[in-house]
Amino acid sequence: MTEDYRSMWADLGLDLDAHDALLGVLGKAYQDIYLSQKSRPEGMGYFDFVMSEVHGLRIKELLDEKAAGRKIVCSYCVFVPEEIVLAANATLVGLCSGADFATEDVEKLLPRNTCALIKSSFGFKLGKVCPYLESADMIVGENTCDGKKKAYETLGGLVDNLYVMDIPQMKSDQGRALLKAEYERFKTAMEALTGAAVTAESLKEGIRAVNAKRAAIHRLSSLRKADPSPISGLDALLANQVFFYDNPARFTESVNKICDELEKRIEAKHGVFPENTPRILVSGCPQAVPNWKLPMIVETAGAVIVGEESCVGERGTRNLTDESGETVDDMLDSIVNRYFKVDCAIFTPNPDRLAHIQEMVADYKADGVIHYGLQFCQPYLMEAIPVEKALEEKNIPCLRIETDYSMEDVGQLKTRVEAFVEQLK
Ligand code: BJ8
Repeated sequence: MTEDYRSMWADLGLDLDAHDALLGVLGKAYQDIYLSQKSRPEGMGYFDFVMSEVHGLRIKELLDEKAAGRKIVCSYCVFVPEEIVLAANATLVGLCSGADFATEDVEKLLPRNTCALIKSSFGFKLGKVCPYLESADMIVGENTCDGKKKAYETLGGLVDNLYVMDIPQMKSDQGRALLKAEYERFKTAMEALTGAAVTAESLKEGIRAVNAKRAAIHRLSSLRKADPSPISGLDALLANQVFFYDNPARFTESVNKICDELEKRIEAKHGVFPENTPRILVSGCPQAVPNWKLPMIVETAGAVIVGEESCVGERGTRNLTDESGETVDDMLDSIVNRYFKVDCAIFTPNPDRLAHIQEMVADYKADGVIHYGLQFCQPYLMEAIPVEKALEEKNIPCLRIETDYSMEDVGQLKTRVEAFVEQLK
């Protein structure tokens, strides 16, 4: 960190000792997992810097925005439309929820058999270690899986600025109408929060900014089709994670810059791993910062991850919003059309996800799929079984993994992943 931010953290009400401990663990994990990689693209220096300042400079920027009258909105799901947040002159941050914290306190409020992601979101609040949460003018929850839906009822008692968005469960006309109504309600709530009206002009600008960052990360993803892969799965995942909290314009520029470098690497056949390294697609639950366990295991087991069918990955970023609408209502329809394509496992039935996994296997020339499920995540664990069956029928090897954020199962996972990689070879 380039500056001493302790007084800023204290003003936000963080528990400084607990926060020091968290940053200590994160810093060490980053050093061991990220900085020890070989042959990283130079452009990753930007992401290393962002990570080193994730609770420092970025928070200061957000607090400066607040001082200038802008509002900060935090969310837990890719269904919260950043386009509308930007159009109302606010900034959206996707909260991470990728590490265990204050588990004992969390389990006083949530059943022990709740997924690690939900527990983590509570742990960061109860442990007072998340400067993003404490900077938020509005925290948006969404009725997606049952765990989150019910957990927000409890979270509402811990924070005074929770807004809950309803989300359809079926891709029907009624489901679409519900999403449109909810996005209209959200637009009104955002206007009330910021005092700024969402106009056709501001919404178009919001759509363009978000499309630009999605297009950039998509460009990066596409470059992973090359063999040898010009970037590791760990580094590509990091870029997908930073997507959620960096300044959109700066992020877009930095990702495009690294893409220019990766294109040169591809031309020169310069990869992070040798040609013909087994290529793996990871599919399933989101892997939020600093959940790097699975990619670390895969990429130290002699394989390379070439894509993520995940909300921190292509499920969350692949579709752009039509920019051609001229009225706010036209553009809201385009936004609904775009988000309605997100094939989260909370939808029933959810055939698009399986189709997308197969499409990604073909596009990224993956040799096999690792289905990543967090323990107690019913939507993804339930889908894992038919997904595995369907892939195996097409002779696509699939390894189903069920894990959490602890390091206890690393040895066992390593053994299973190594055996899978051997099978792919
Ligand atoms: S659109 S995937 S970001 S809901 S892992 S909390 S599903 S029990 S995160 Fe998600 Fe939005 Fe869907 Fe994407 Fe529940 Fe499962 Fe936990 Fe999960």
